[in-house]
Amino acid sequence: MSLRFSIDEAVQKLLPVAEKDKIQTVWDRHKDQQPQCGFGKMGICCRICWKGPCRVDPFGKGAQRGICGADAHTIVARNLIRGIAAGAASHSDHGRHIALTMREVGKGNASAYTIKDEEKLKRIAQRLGIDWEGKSIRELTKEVADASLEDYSRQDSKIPCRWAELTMTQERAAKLKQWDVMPHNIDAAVAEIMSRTHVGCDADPVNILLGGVKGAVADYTGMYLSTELSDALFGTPAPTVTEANLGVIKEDAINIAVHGHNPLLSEVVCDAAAMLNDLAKQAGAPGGFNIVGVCCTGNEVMVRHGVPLATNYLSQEMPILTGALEAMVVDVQCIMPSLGAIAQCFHTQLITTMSTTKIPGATHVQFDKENAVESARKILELAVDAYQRRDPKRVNIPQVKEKAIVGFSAEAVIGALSQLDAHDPLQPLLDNIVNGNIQGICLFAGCNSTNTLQDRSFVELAKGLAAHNVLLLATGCGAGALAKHGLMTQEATLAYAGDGLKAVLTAIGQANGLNGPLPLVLHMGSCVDNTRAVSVAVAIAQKLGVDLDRLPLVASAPEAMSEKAVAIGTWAVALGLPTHLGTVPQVLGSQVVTEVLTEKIKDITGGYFIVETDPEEAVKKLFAVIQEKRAGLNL
Ligand code: XCC
Repeated sequence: MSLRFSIDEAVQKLLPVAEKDKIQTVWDRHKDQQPQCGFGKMGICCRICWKGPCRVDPFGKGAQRGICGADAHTIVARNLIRGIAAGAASHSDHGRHIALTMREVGKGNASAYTIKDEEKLKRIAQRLGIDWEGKSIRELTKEVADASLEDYSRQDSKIPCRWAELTMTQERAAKLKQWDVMPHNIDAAVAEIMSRTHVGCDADPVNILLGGVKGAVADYTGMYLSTELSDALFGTPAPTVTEANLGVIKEDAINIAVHGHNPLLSEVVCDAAAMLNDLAKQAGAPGGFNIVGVCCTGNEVMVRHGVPLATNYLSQEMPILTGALEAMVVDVQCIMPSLGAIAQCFHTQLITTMSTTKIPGATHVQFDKENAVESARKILELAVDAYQRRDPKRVNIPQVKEKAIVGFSAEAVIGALSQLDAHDPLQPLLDNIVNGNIQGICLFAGCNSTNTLQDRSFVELAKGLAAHNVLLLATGCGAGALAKHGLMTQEATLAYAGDGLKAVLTAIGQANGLNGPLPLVLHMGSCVDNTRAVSVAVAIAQKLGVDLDRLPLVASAPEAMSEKAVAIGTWAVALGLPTHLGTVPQVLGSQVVTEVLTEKIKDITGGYFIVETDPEEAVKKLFAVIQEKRAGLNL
């Protein structure tokens, strides 16, 4: 029965436990919601003012306009870009927290943090045009943080956000400016979307969508700086071997899951758990503390420290159902409110840590950069306390896990390539793209959704594209899916890569002293880390002297779900990437909006959305796009 919901074997093993204990999971609630509202699905329900709600009849028989006169196109476009604003706000708020913490580090405060990668800090400074010679690391830290925070506060609309303008090709930046979609201030772009979609403002669907593109580029800006500053603070990911899926939860340990997105607390929790491991042993757990990850906080600590990943978004309730999870520590975003109720069915402490994300049923341990260490300690104590209440009879850990080689930051990719050509590391990659060993590159991103069979599309698309010699990168819950299913291993390369791709990954692996190839899919990090893939793509484009839309490069979010995914997908299109969605976006109520997103925007940015729910068809379509791009480069 559970195969209908997820191809994850660990989930399949635990769903009957939930059923027996009458614990509702995300899939039960999905069923309870059927049939879902057709107007909502098509994006033609408007709740923007209190004259409404209004809805437009998609069959042309009933009302064709809302009470204010907005038609389906205006309503769909407004709904869509409000989602982009929420996505951009989420990512950039994450970035703001990192930048503010960094500024405190620069001032000599926030003693829980230091700059772990000074070289990265210098590279960032250089990119932002900050002279670092003769400055102390602290001075430089503050200057970099201040310059980044300017992207949240600049009022001169003629000066673009630096983190946007300086990280893309010049041609792309010029194009975005020409269309007036280059933001000067992340917060202003979000606010502008909210204001232009207020009742009685922008009614032109195309103009509204361009406002959405600007919001999406603001999202890109916040994500980019978030990733880069996090690397300076916590270290730049390098390849490391770890494991993924629920089998990483240990019966003999005090298990703590870190879940959400922001690494500020989870980094300190990991450090504190290592330092205070004796606390756990004294409490009777010979395995000590065992930190595992969920969603993107999980990805953050996985790529930086090799912390194993318990699971991804859709199955986030499952770690609690193992009966062996003492604490689930959450920060922000993608945390199901259901966790509070499920934790109460077990001994698990659900611990919220941010003032903006509190959940009924949770214990709140306020986290601030000034008290990070004390908060982490308190969390460990709560976990120790919960461990005393663990019921051994309810422990049910599915012995399902896969090895995963993760941590492929842009620096790690370039570093690995430099073993083939120290002077020009990108050249071997380009040579292999030109000679066809590598046909193109696909970035897997995005979430899980109950509208698809969990993880299936990621796995099928990855296998299908790899067989066509497409180099695969992944982030977010897509990366989680691919790690859980064993596709971040050398064995997967040998089993699924086409001959050309296999030869290239093997040559790089061997040059780096690996006994075999690189893994089939390169895990670049959490959702904010999608910008790592952009930095590799920009380097390739610059070397070839073309803009991003000319590259044989595609993105795919086969289970897109969150507003952040809408924002990411939109900036990917703005940067020129054909971007696949495997879930149907809530825009079909407007032919104008649908056509702009899937066709017409191509004339402006070169990118566009490809909607295809069947993974086999999606492989064909993405590979056809890659072939078209190759032909455009005379390859
Ligand atoms: Fe959330 Fe990042 Fe989506 Fe996963 S992938 S469901 S946004 S956790 Ni970003």
